[in-house]
Amino acid sequence: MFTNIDECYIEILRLVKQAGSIINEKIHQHKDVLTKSCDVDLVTEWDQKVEKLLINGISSKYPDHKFIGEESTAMGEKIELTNAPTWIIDPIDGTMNFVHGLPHTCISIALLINKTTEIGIIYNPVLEQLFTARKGQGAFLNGAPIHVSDKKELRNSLIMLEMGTSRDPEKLEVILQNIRILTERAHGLRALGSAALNMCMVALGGADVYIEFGIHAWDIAAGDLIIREAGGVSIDPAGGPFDVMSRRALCASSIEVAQEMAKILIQYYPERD
Ligand code: LIP
Repeated sequence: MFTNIDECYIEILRLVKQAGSIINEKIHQHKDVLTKSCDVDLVTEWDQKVEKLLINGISSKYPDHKFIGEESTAMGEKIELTNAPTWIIDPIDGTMNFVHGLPHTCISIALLINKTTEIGIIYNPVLEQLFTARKGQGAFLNGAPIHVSDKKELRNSLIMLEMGTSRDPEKLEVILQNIRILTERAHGLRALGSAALNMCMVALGGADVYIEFGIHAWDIAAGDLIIREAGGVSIDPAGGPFDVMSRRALCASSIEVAQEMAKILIQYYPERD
């Protein structure tokens, strides 16, 4: 089955802009908030509406395309990554920020064909930041090319990390131990509250590493392509190959700094997507 990726790209950009205007309109308004896996794993009606808009829009043009969406999964849909054209969607990444009105929140969407990422788009409509990448064609912020930094050593790297949306004591302990290890060895640690936007900071060279355990495919699929197209690397945090379904990600400006970090991290293995 032939997929016209140029056409998909134009179509998804149109839909993402449309969805972005919902986030922009609602971010500073009152929202009813529900919880999912725990008290800090939030969802609003707007997460669900944005995901619906994207899925309905794509389906009406490409009825045989498949989806892995954060909110459809939360409502019981099975996660299945096959060789079919599959859109992996986080309608609002950084939902906690969206709820509070902190402007680091975005739509993250990737198109995979034969399990290879062809398109990655991360759009923060509040700050008007549109990060885009197509396989083999580079990465861009609002149409201008972006590139990772030249950092090759941990001691002068700025690291993006997150506590995540689980308060499982075992995972918390691992994160806190890693924060201590990295605080002692790196330049600094930062957290934007959105996995996708953290990855974009590495892609544009403002930060040098992003690490997280417990994220899902929809948090990292688009960011992985954007980072690689910006000249960086994505690997498993223990040093092996990156696996979008593993719920583990380590992305960096260079393989040297990624591997240096993989050697010193305490590891955590969540259940796979
Ligand atoms: C969240 C992230 C957050 C990360 C969590 C979670 P949500 O996504 O972006 O930065 O730490 O693991 O995935 O729930 O806001 O879409």
